[in-house]
Amino acid sequence: MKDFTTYFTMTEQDVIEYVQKKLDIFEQNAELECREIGDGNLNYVFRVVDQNSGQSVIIKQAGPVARISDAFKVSPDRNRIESEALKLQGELAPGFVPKVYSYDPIMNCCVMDDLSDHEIMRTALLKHKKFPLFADHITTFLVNTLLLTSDAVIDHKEKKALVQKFTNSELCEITEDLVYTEPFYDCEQNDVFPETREFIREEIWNDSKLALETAKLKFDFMTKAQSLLHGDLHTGSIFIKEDSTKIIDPEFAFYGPAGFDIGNVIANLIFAYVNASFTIEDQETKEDYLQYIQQTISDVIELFTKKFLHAWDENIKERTASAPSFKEWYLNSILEDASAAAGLELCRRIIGIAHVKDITSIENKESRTLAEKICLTAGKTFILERANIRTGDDFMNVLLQSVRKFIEGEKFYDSSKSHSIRTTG
Ligand code: SR1
Ligand code: MG
Repeated sequence: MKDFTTYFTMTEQDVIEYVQKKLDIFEQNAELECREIGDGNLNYVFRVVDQNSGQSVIIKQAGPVARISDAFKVSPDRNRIESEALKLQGELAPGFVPKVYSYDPIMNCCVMDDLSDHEIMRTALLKHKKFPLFADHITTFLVNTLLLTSDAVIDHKEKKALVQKFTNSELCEITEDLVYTEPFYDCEQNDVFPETREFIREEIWNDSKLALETAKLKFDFMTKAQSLLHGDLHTGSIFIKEDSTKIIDPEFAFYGPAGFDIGNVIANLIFAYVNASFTIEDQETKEDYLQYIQQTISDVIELFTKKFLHAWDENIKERTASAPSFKEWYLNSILEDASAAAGLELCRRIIGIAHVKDITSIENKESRTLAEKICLTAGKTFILERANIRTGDDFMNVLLQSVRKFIEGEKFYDSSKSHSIRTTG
């Protein structure tokens, strides 16, 4: 029997032995069964079930290279970052993250709640399921984790200690490369759908204004230690069911611009919207679903704004932050960064190496090309127009105007034909 005193990547059988030897979770007579269920780009996720009692846990192990490609050599210390981030997020936003039972710094694995009664949100949205509480849940999570870890609220020495604890150089480097750099030039590592290549060359790679703005945004990402971010808040990092939302996988957590997490949520709702536009055949069902996603996008921004302003008044401790209009200035800068982050995510998931199923699962080539052009057009607008995008309607209208450029009115649902993006702050 292995003693787990030296790190190695575990098989399903090793995980059963690990549970028996190292954990005190199951009964003595437990009949353990283990299956690797991970489908992310980086780690191994094992579900261990006691066949006698039905009790189960998840064991997540970080390997020395990313699952998606051996080219990404990433320290398994990301498992520590994830465990500690989950613990802190669980304190700041109770009920919105899985409980972590233990973290093992040798095997680089952690043991946490099994959320099998929930579903990965991306998968659920691709089945056109609705979650009316999502906007409320995610905005509570965002406000609590982003504002309550910032200098506006916590002691500045405590915050700097957190910045150190969550220094996450290798995973930040992945984001710096995959989100901020590679999508914006003809990089070998990009994975471009051939039918979209020319559009990308003209609209993205040949646009010097976009190159300048994405450079500014990359330097913000690397230097603006504002809040403890989740760092990879796409719909594959959310487990959901009708009355519950759990945010998982914060291994990219670090101190960065607060708007980054919000923008990622918005962009991934847009991917679901675009998928539904091209895959739902019945017009009435499609209109109903698109309307639901539009409303959710708008609600995320509006509820975030409302809850943020309220939480600010309740929680700020930094004296200078109570200066007149500072709160509004601070919130505006978060929303501007959210717009930029939405744009970056929309572009990088189309052009870069890490795609999203919402788009790759569109089988018809012509539809997929249109879907990609819509995402890229919206992405570019979110980046270039970020200084003017503030409200739920503003975010929604970037999407609608991009859709309108490529799909005729009667073929998709457009709830706000009269709206346009505001061009002044
Ligand atoms: C090498 S990792 C590729 C992507 O998967 C993760 O979920 C992050 O989104 C990262 O950019
Ligand atoms: Mg992940």
